[in-house]
Amino acid sequence: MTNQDIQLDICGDHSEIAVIRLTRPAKRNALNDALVIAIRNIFDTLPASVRAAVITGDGDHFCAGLDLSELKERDAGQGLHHSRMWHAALERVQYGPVPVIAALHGAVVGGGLELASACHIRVADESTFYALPEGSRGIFVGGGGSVRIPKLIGVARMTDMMLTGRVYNAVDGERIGLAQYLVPADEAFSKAFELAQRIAQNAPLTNYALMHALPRIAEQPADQGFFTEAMMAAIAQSAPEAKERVQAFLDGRAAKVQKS
Ligand code: 1HE
Repeated sequence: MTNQDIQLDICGDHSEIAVIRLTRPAKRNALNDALVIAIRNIFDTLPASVRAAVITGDGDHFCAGLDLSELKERDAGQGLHHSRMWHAALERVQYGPVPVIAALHGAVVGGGLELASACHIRVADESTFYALPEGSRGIFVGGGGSVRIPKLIGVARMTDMMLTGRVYNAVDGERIGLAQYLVPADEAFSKAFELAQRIAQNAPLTNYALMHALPRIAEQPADQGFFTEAMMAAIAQSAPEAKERVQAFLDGRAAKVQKS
């Protein structure tokens, strides 16, 4: 099913990078129901060649969050299912087939921040600002924000953002952990793409472990975490690709770690 508000391009010499672009700039890439479902469908059906994805937005803003024009009278049950629809879509972003890098600029607000926080890496340019205006709209986060955002910045900062309408600029956003990278204006996409190319060269099993095992281990009590880590480490190192990569280093054929 096509949706003119989102575009998928498969790039790279080996079709290894998926670029997902929100193309609704007139509405600041606000996410209506169809767009949320389209995001889920894209991650459900990425070509097998894809090893990493970049998500970006057309126009001056990454994403203005939930399309407020669709916020009609819902009873409790309908509201529950609407939120669960967002959860299902963003779950496919976080726990989908490949690491996802969000290239951020302009407004990253409400559901836009929930989408960004489901990604594995956030690259923000200087124009980026972050807010959770749900508080002032009389609603609550419903796209997984209360689970994911405190993991990035802590409960206290998220509470402040929602209670007071506090807006973080790009510099402070990177400082508190909303983004891992801060780049000059208009450079978020190129940096995100460069990172995607780097990630695409990793052993797929290592990327899988980072996406699927690491966040679960981090939630486990230490004793269970150590055990899960050992299982994942054993599986990863038994892969032929791991053995080949280690041998390449021992033979002097692989890059050393360089001081930054
Ligand atoms: C929208 C939306 C939207 C813009 N839903 N239509 N999100 C918010 O509360 C953020 C609301 N948006 C804004 O604060 C501003 O639009 C921005 C700071 C993002 C951008 O400002 P600006 O001056 O560039 O654009 P604008 O003039 O405000 O908006 C341009 C058009 O986009 C305008 O429509 P038009 O027909 O009058 O041209 C706006 O109505 C429209 N627009 N944002 C619908 N969000 C899973 S639960 C998640 C809960 C939430 O995300 S709540 C937070 C919602």
